[in-house]
Amino acid sequence: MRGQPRDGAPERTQGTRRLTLAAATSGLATMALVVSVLGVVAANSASPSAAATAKSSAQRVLHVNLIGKIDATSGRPGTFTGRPGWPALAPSDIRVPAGATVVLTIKEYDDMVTPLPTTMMGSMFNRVLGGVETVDGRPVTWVGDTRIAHTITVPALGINVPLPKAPHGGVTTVVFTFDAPTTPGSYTWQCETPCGAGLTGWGGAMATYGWMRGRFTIG
Ligand SMILES: [Cu+2]
Repeated sequence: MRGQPRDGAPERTQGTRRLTLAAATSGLATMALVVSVLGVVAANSASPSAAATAKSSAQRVLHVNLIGKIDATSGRPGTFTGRPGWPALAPSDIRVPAGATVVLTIKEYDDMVTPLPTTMMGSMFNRVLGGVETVDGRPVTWVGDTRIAHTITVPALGINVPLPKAPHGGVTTVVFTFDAPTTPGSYTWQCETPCGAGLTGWGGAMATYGWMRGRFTIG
């Protein structure tokens, strides 16, 4: 049994699909993680001395709050898609300043496990890449297949954020901190767990922009 049914949603069949980070940009299915950008805070690090001022590359810190969920029946009202059984991350489009330190806080309400396709080496999408992650305040470097629900993966930036499922009726809080590139650009993010519809799990939300797939804009 590879997954547990979400509340009110039919159980999905998990398919197998071999993935690499480089290949992740293709064949995306858009699943639903609902994300809302709630706060944008620019913080400045003061330079304590004149000498330090010379290198006042005043690092900006951007806080972005996202919400992951599956339909309109639970979680914070007003932020979800309302498509039963479709997971989403909202907002799906995220913009951060070039060179900023970005703190993503994801409130994940989805209580279903979606294991990654099995490979001889395991899957790199279980691994935290491109930044540091905490789950409910505890540092993690890996989220295994007994817990993983979704990922936020930006192949072009080498970023992978595995998201554990929520406890039934509850929420899991993931904080991922990374340094945005100094060069502006626009990149696709997508979930890499087969959490959508159909035999492969790559249909439905996984195949639709705005659910399990969106845009990361730098600059
Ligand atoms: Cu997903």
